[in-house]
Amino acid sequence: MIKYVRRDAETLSDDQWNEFFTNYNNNIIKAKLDDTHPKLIQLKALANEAGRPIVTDFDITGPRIVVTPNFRTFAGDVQAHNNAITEMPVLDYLVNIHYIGMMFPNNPADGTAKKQNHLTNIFLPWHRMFLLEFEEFLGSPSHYWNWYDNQEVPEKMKVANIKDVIKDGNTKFYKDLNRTSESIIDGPSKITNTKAEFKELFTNAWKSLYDSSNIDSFTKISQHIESALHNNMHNAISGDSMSNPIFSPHDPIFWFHHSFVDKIWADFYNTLSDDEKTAITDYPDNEMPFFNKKAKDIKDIKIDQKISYQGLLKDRSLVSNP
Ligand SMILES: [Cu+2]
Repeated sequence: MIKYVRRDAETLSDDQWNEFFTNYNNNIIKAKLDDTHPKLIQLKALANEAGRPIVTDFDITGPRIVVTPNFRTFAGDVQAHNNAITEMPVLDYLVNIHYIGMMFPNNPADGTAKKQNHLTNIFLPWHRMFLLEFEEFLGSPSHYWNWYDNQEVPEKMKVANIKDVIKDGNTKFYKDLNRTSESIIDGPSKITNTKAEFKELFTNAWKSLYDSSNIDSFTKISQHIESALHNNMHNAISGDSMSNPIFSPHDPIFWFHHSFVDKIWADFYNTLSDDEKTAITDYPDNEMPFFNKKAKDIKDIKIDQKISYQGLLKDRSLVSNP
C-alpha cells in the first residue's frame, strides 16, 4: 500500500500543511532516540566504521554555527565519543546519517564497498532512501517544492512562517535558521535573473537527460541531476541552512527540495520505454552507507510499494504537470 504520496507544495491544503508541521515538530524535533534504539546503534556503527565523531551539538553562540565536537579537527577517541552518546533528537540523527555518509571514499577500489553519498553515482539512490527514512519517522509525506514552476520557497516554508510553527525542542538550530535568499532568481547566488531564463535553463537540463550520450548511463544521469539540477538550488538559498551539507537537512526546505530532485529522477525513469530501461546497466553495485539497498533495487520509486508522486510525468516532452 502506498504510504507516502508526495504532492506539489503549492497544492497542499491547510490540513496537509498542518499534518507536516505537527509531525515535524513532534516526531523529528522533539522525539529522541535513546541508546537502545536500533537506529542509533546503527548510526554509531557507521560512524565508528568511518572513523568520524557523531555531531552531538550545534553551537550557535558565535557569529557562525559550529558543530561540536568539531568534526574536522576532533582529536579525541572517536569510538569512545560515539559510544558514550546516550540519546539524540531524531533531527540530529538524520543530520548525522547524511554527514557520516559523506565520509566514505569517492572511488573505493572494491566496487561493492561503501562510497560517499554525494559526487558519486549513489547520490540519487542514497537520497531516495534518506527521504524515505525521514518520512518513516515523520509519519507522513515529504512533499515537494516544484522550483521549476515556482522559484520562490513555498510561502509556508519561508523562515518567518517556519519560526511560528516549529518550536525549538531538543535542537538549537531553529533559533538561528537563516537563508541568504528565499528565491532562486533573487539574492547573491541567484541562478538566473528571470523566471523565463530559469525555465529555459531547466528545460535544457531536463532535455539533455534524454540525449543519446546520457540516456543509457545511470552514472551520467545521476551526475547531471546532481550538478545541474540540485547543487545550484542549495547555493541559491544558501545561508547556514542550505549551503553547508553538514547543516542542510536541518532546514525543512531540504526535504521539499530533495523530494523534487527525486521526482526528477522518477519522472525520467517513468518516461523511458522498457527497452530504454533495460539498456541502463551501470547501476552502482556499492553498498550504500547506512541503507541496506542497492541502486538497482530502488530505481523504481515504489520501494516496498511505499512512495508515489502527485504529477508523475508520463510524457518526456513535459517538465512539469502537477
Ligand atoms: Cu545530500
